[in-house]
Amino acid sequence: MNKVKFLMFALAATIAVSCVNDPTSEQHSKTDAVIANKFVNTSQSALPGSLLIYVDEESADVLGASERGTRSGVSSIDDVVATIGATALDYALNMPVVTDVDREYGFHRWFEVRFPEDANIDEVAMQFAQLKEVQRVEFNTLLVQPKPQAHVVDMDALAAATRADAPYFNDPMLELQWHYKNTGNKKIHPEALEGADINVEPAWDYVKGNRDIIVAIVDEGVDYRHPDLKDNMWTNDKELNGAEGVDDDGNGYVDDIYGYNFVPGTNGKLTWDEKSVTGDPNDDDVGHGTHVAGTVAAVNNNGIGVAGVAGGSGNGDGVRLMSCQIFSAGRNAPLSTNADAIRYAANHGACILQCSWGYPKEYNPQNDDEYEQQRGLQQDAIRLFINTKNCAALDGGIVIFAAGNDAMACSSYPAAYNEFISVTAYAPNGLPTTYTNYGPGCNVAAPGGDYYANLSTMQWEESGLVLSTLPNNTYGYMPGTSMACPHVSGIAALVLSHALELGKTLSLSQLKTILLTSVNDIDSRLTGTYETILGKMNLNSYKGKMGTGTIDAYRAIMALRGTTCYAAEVGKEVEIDINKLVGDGNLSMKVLKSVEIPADVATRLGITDSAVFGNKLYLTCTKAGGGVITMHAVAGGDSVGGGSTMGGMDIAIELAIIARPNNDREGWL
Ligand SMILES: [Ca+2]
Ligand SMILES: [Ca+2]
Ligand SMILES: [Ca+2]
Repeated sequence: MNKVKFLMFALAATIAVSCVNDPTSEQHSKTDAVIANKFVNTSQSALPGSLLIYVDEESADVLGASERGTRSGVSSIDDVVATIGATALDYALNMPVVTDVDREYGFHRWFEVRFPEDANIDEVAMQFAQLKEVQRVEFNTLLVQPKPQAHVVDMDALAAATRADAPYFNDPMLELQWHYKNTGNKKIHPEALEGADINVEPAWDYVKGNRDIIVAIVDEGVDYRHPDLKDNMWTNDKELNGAEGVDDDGNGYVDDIYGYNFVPGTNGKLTWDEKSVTGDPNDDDVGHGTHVAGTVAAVNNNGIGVAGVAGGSGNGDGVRLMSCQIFSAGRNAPLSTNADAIRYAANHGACILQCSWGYPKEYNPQNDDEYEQQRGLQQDAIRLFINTKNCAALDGGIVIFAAGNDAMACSSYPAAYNEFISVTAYAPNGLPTTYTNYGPGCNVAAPGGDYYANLSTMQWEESGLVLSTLPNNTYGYMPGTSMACPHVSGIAALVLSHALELGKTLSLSQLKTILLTSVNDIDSRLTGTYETILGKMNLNSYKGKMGTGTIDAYRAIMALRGTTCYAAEVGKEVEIDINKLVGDGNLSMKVLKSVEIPADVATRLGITDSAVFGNKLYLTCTKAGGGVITMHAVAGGDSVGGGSTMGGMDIAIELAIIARPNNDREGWL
């Protein structure tokens, strides 16, 4: 399919990247500690001709009441503005009206100054930092988009890779989406490991989505016309039913029907397939946002294309996708417009912030203290998102980031920060991908996919990557922690959808706990070395560093429901002692009467054999998957009481079986 041009992406595996910044980046003079402390960050990777300043309350009032433009009404600031030849001075965020909430978060104190791009930005920053009215100075750092290229897939070429059993929904490409259900099909990947997936199909038995859950896709624009996405797009109905070119709801954004394009220099309209403004084809849009959106909630069971994790059942019941565009045609959003996008998501109903982007390496903080000390505008916007309750099932908003694709032994920031979930990536063989970041800051692993080299054709094969929607009614494969991340966002969306149905409200801490403890083991596979065409990966160095494990949608739903899970090894008879499994192992029950295994669960898990004896259950699963069985037991006595019998009570205990193959790596070394 595709040739060696993807090498650059995969090569990251062979480059050892340090997690410690170059000390030369601490460039500001320490002679004046007060001034130095005002700097939020450094000018590396900063947007030229732009600076963010955070002023004291008094100056904020004067500036807020002034015409702004190029005059602030604060004489010391105006002196600097005149000296540097500033071309614009305004709120850093798009705030036609400053609300009480904006004041609470200090947004009314952040201003952006624009000046000629050839000015020395460090000198300009120093001039502002010397003013007593200016409390913080932030360079408007350009964020980084991990950017794999994608190809439109040729369905005919993939027909041979289809799986034997019937897929859950009628979406024709679902059987190629190994990341949802990995059957170990070697045509998809020569080392595909059955069960190395997010185990979402049994979760769909309980929940498939909910219209009230809105996921903000902070990324490239989402192609909202895509036939496999359009029914799950969030809409701003005043704009949908309003006039073109008019800000119908007065929120400061014209025609923001499905979200908004926050990238400076654009007209605000969402885009997804633009040629790069830099002229470099490597900077063209790749459909990254459309791909990420499809993983969260492509429309399920509509007879076309792919399925999404929380895409519903084909009856208009998927979660909804809001497009907050921060990358466009080679232009990256700086911190200020990125903050604007996050504030928009908080103010328009989103409860999950899906972020497959990060800071450039040279700007990456070294620890959480350093991140917090930055106290930048974007942090305030994320804090607003976290504290905003937009969904009845969650006390706040959850923030999910990709860990980064630099094969670095720590997560990138902001992902690494302890309040955000950082997602690492594994391949169809259940091993870390060659590119994934791992180590401190990484919280959980999800499928990101990896290329494999087909030595007979000398080509890189794509079928082991993540398959999702691409712009203009197409579909394709992409690799990356960017692709792993939306699996976690999708599972979070499923959990919240189900919580709504059950009438439960989770705290943020409870949701994070469910997501990070509903996992399967990866560490037992991480021994020795793994040969890739790019060189050897030392798997030992990933052990215990991919997060808590590989996320499992079914376990997450069971955790929400309070159903005990039991991990069974495929192909091996398991002995389950009910007294040791349920009730913290403190139960005293003598008799397990019977076990009820629904026919579909028996089929799915390939349960051919089961028996009860005393307080023990014996069964054998021959296939990977999940399903709930019910055990009937006698509580008190040896038999159920009634009639002439004095005895116990008949109770039913639900148990979720998660069947996974032995983690032994089957001689791959
Ligand atoms: Ca509007
Ligand atoms: Ca309009
Ligand atoms: Ca579909």
